[in-house]
Amino acid sequence: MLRLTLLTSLFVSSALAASADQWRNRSIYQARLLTDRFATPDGSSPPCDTSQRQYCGGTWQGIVKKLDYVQNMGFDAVWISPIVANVEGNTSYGEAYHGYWTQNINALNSHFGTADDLKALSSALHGRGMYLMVDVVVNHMAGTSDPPNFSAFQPFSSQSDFHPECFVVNYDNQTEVEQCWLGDKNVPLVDVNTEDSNIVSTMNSWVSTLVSNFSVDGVRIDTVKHVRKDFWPEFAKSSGVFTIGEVLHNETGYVSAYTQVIDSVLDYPTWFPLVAAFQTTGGNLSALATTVEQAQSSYKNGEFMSGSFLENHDQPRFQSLTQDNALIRNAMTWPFVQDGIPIMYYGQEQSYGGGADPANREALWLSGYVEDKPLVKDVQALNGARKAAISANSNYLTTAVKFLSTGSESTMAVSKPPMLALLTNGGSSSTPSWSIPNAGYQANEELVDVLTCNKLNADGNGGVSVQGSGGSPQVLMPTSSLNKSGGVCSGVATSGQASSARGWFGDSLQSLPVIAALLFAGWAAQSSLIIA
Ligand code: ABC
Ligand code: CA
Repeated sequence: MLRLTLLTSLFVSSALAASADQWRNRSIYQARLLTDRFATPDGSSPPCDTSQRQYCGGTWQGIVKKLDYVQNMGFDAVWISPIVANVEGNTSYGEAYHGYWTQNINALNSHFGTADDLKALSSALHGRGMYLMVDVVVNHMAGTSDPPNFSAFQPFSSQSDFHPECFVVNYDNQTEVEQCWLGDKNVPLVDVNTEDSNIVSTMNSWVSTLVSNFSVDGVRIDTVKHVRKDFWPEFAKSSGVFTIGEVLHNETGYVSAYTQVIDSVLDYPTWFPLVAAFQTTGGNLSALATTVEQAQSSYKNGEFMSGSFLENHDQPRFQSLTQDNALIRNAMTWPFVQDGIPIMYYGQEQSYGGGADPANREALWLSGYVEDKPLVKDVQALNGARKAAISANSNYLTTAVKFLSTGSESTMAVSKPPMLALLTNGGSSSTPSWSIPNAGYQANEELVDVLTCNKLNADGNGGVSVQGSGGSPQVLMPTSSLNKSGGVCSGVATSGQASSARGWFGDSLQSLPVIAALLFAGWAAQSSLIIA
């Protein structure tokens, strides 16, 4: 038991102050935003009508109780809603259940729990070898009237702590984007004067304290494009951890500038063509590939650090845009086979289909957290295959995806050795085919589609020729890269090494010390490889 404790605490300390390199091999289950919608502390299932925009009862304690659910899908990081005290009571847009309406940056949102509860979430995650990411808002505080009651804000409580009132109208005018206010006269998002040096140092020490108080491993920064770029490097440095920013814009040229000032961005420029590519049959797959290539060449770290996502709390869920199960499965596969850090918005795995905010913010407890479901199994396989690929190829995380020609406009081949993802937007009634002469495998190499565990062989030149059915995606891996004791297609795996067990904790407590030690060793080895 002592050995277990020692090893665990050694491991836990390595999880603190996680750097960008350490984040790169993570998947994030985006429980963010919806701390209120993810899980209740007592396991109850109260009704939650999204259109009412009210608190529904999810808390940090609730998240702790549902970490098995997250971890069973293969995720090893969780991203939660902003944690600070928000506007209380009703507004024209309901309550602040999403956490983005800051009133006091130095107090917690009591609807989500106490400081001890948040610390308990953090240590529960670390105890599992998982990371905690917290969402932070610097750009604004939220008012409930026009003009706002400045004295209600803490610690910035005078009008001069904010930019003069004007609402952002022209998003092409960068000064206006940075200094005017988001929101509207009903709920003005009162724009903090981030040019003032006292405010800058208060914000920097605030984020530093927040990270250390709650042992946070990474921060998602809200509304990054609404604050001058040269504010961010010091802020990011003060956090001491990995920073990923929201820059809601569809152009890689615009977003890439922000990859110079923080570790990473949410890859919105790729999200737009991703949705367009798969929401209908006949969507443009090559436009998606082109955008990725632009991002690979213009983002500071290529696409490697960017957050790759299909859904989030601001956009209509993908399953509100199409009912075609094959299109859904192909689109869902994308973030896991791309270069970035895969991020999945909670509820996608349960086929939630809410439209625009607030409909896309359903309570997860209403799903029953059922794990025996096709999309949940896809996610398990995809996370598992990605981990196996990382183990099999020590350069996997710095190998840029390439798009190989497939001989058809409705299919695409995404190559990131040893993984080859075959995607299609032909839809459920299509019989897709991929003909890839230069797939890069060994002659006749034995491969498996991790989504079905069906085997196939490369041809004599290492090429791949596949005829699919029902418009399904296929994610190919050599059977030699999968582990017999690993979680993915273990029945056909031919590798005996234990390395792909990394990141997967067994159920048995007895195996914990061994796995913790392996994890720690693997992690350290990998980080140094990446740094080198
Ligand atoms: C509230 C209600 C909603 C109601 C709305 C009017 O007011 O809850 O039901 O519909 C938070 C809450 C929201 C809340 C807002 C405002 O606060 O979550 O529910 O809406 O009170 C971040 C967060 C987001 C958060 C905030 C505020 C910021 O992720 O959850 O919202 O802290 C802008 C910002 C972006 C921000 C987003 C909501 O608004 O840049 O950081 N997200 C264009 C602009 C974007 C702009 C977007 C707004 O419109 O370029 O900058 O985002 O819709 C493409 C174009 C894009 C274009 C999009 C829409 O279309 O290429 O440029 O984006 O084709
Ligand atoms: Ca601003």
